[in-house]
Amino acid sequence: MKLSKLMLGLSLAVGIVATASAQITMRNSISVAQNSHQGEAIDTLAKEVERRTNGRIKIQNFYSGALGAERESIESVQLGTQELTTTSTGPVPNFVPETRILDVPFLFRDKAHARAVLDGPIGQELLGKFEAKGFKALAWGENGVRHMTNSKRAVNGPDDLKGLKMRTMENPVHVTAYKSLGIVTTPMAFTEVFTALQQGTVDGQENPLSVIMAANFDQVQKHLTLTGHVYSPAVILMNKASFDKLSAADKQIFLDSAKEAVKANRARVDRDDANGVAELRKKGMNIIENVDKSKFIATMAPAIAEFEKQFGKANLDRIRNFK
Ligand code: EAX
Repeated sequence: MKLSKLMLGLSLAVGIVATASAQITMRNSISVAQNSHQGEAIDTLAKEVERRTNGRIKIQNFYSGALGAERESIESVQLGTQELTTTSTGPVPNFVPETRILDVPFLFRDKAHARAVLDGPIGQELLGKFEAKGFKALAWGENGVRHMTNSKRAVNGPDDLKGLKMRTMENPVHVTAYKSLGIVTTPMAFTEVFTALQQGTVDGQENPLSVIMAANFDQVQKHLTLTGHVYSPAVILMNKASFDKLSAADKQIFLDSAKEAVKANRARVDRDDANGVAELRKKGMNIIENVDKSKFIATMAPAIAEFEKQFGKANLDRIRNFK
């Protein structure tokens, strides 16, 4: 009797200590609002990790650049002051140059093609390149297919872009590509874009419908053209040491939960793409849905030739022809 009480007491105490010491809280962040395709990704990741570890591991999420813009958040993850961040590929090539190839304009036929490449051997090889730089890249998610907006004029073809001052991501591939269209490029962190558009520091920007809606760019941009000029991936990054510290079972939980996060993220992009034009029109945007993409491709030919030289035509063809 006495002994069993003692044992019960002991096991309770041990249980409490074990629970308390095993409780880990990590941080994840995005630069866009919670109510977005990226919010879906990190909310799903947090929910799945917490559920699958019975609450042992919690992830606290920060939205709208509350912990810093994408570049700073990636740096924090590299240093380990933040465990996780989820980001577009905007500033990523500055850390992992091999990822530049994914941001070549008109590389993917559509989202299905891009998703197949990212989920297949090419995408997995690229995720592996993050390891040497201090990251565990858990999965490719999606930012969406990018379109152009501006406050000056309707864009029907590449000629209308000439001289427009547009904010671009801090991504060298984007800068080269848009310069070849005659755009005056202004690279800038996403967290500064709304104000820059509002104050007229730049005339326009380009982003997927998901981002345009989540950031309320309709309030500061009149014209939207569905140029679909580039597919924009996102990536869920973790500090490598934080990942390596996990048990094998917990590592698997993170990888599996990241897959669920990507599913929710892509489903939201699809919903945004389906509803976006009607919604943004209702909010007053002037939207041109059909443009001759071959004209944009022809105008960008010198930039595309440059990318073929930089990244290797065979490597680009491997992506273009992936089935
Ligand atoms: O990650 O910087 C950008 O335009 C990105 O598309 C946006 O921050 C979403």
